[in-house]
Amino acid sequence: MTIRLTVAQALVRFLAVQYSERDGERRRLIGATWGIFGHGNVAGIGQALVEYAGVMPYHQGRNEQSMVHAAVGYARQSGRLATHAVTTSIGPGATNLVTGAALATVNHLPVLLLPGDVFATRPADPVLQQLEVPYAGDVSVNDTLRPVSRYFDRITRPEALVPAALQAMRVLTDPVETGAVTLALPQDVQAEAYDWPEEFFAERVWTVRRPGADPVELARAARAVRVARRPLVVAGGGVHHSRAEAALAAFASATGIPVASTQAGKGSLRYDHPQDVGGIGHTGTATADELARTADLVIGVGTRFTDFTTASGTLFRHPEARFVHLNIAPYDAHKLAALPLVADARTGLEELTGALAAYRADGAYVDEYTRGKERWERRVDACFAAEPTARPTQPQVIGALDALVDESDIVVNAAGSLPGDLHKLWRARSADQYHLEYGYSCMGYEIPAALGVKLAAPERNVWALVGDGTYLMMPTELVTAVQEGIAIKVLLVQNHGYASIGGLSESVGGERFGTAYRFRNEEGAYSGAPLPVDLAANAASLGMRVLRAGTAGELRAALAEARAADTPTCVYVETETSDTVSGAPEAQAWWDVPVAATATRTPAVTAREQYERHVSTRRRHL
Ligand SMILES: Cc1ncc(C[n+]2csc(CCOP(=O)(O)OP(=O)(O)O)c2C)c(N)n1
Ligand SMILES: [Mg+2]
Repeated sequence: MTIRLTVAQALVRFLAVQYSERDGERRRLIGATWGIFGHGNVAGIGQALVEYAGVMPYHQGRNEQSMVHAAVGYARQSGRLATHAVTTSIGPGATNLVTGAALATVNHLPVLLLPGDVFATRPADPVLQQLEVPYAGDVSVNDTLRPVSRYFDRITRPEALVPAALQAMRVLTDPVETGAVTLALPQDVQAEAYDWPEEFFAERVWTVRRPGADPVELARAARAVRVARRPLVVAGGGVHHSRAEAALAAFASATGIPVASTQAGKGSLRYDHPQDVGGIGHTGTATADELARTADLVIGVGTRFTDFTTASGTLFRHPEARFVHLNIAPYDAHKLAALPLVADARTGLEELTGALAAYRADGAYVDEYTRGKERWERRVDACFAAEPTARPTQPQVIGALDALVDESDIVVNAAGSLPGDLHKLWRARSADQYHLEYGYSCMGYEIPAALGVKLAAPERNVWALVGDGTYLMMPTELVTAVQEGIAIKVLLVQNHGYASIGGLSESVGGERFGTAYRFRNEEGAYSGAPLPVDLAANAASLGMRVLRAGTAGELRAALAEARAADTPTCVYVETETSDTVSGAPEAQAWWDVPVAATATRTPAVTAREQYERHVSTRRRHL
């Protein structure tokens, strides 16, 4: 039996019956399709979505990049068992996907991209918005999606959809490979009819596997732990992706080994778990970073060991520091010349806990980090303490939210100075509360991602924490929240520019050049008055309910009101940034941002001297 449908209809119908399964939990793999229509998809995929509106939910987005962010937020909140598809027109609609695709792939989060593409049959060359490449007739702008996709195919004939669609599902549900998957759809092919085998539309279940460890690797890893005197776990995003938080807690409780976490891994243990020592690396806690400096064995679990985590290769200073790395991706498991333990995080942790029966970390070591943890908690309390009638600092803004939320709230953030402050200060009360996209640290992720998170967890309070720079880059999906009644809460922090990059610029001899949103002064520098820009009014103009807070006391009240609201609500607060107030604890470890090797201006010359001192402490772990 065959069924006659267009390529677009066949694809939509196929996507509606794909399922993922892990631990007996079955989820619909493609929960919905986001789309913005142009001539490249309106008659093909657009027609198919209206034809199959009953089986494929549709969300109207405002920007192709932000639609991908929404899909990514949904995928992460769904434990990678479900995601969304994103359909675009050709040309600019398609290339707007590139940033979102890179973000998905960097963070190992599945998303299905369906850009329209130029005519396969080339009846009229070039079609509107086609880029012509004189040396290559088969290149279109969609080829920019190849390096940022984990699977890419261009469906130039109808029947090619069958193998391509199956491969796309394989990659989306593969715990090692997953990321952005792109099926480029020439606009003529989308509308072409074909007789499809009926079985193509049968329900299909894609099992997300949990491979166990190789016995030799497991024995070697267990031996390394047994002989270590100062072992430290570095928990990364893989702990969450594998839903291995309980297995990690059991491992930590059984062994007494402290657990530090990366941005993606934070929340792997609750903040008050005795073995949780907080964030590690450039934005880490004093406790975790001191343990890292003196660790003789670092046990990575599901991390990529980025420069933020390793303090650009300067953090792990013990002369005999060694690494064991439990990771499902061999590529990551071998980093830092680690003893690889290639396995699913949950399975591997269970196996390692078993192999370490009766092992217990040294009592003096446990006392040492327990005291360090208590000291850090007191520093957090001091940062959060606020005078109710004064304008709050950014840590006090975080503290006001911390005082309000419970386990069910989710905070979403990605870029600016908030990620560092949150990594140091936030008290993660549940495994999925801390949603920080720091693999790509993409300004503009927060608002659309919060939409995706809320779609995956409609009962939860979802907070997008947004700096003014980030807000200006991508406030567009607020309109979608309003249109669909998706009651996200936006906490908008106004500090008149890029506080994060301004501070970084100053420390690397850049003199804060181009990082403030201010008028030019007489010399032409942006150090005049702040701009008369009202972002609260802007959010209100997009349909948001907006609560303005001028003081720490007003902020608490506004946050509580927003939390109780069942409509999309924005809390707007201007933070105190003068030099006389204390902000978050300073960085406990370095980050390598190369400084000018020669310059005429003193700040750069001084910064270079410091830079060379830091560089000299870098280690290559072999
Ligand atoms: C899309 C994108 N462009 C540039 C950057 C580099 N960058 C990182 S933080 C930042 C400034 C963020 O400003 P804001 O949101 O106001 O936060 P603040 O630094 O003031 O806390 C910039 C430009 C980025 N991360 N993402
Ligand atoms: Mg700012």
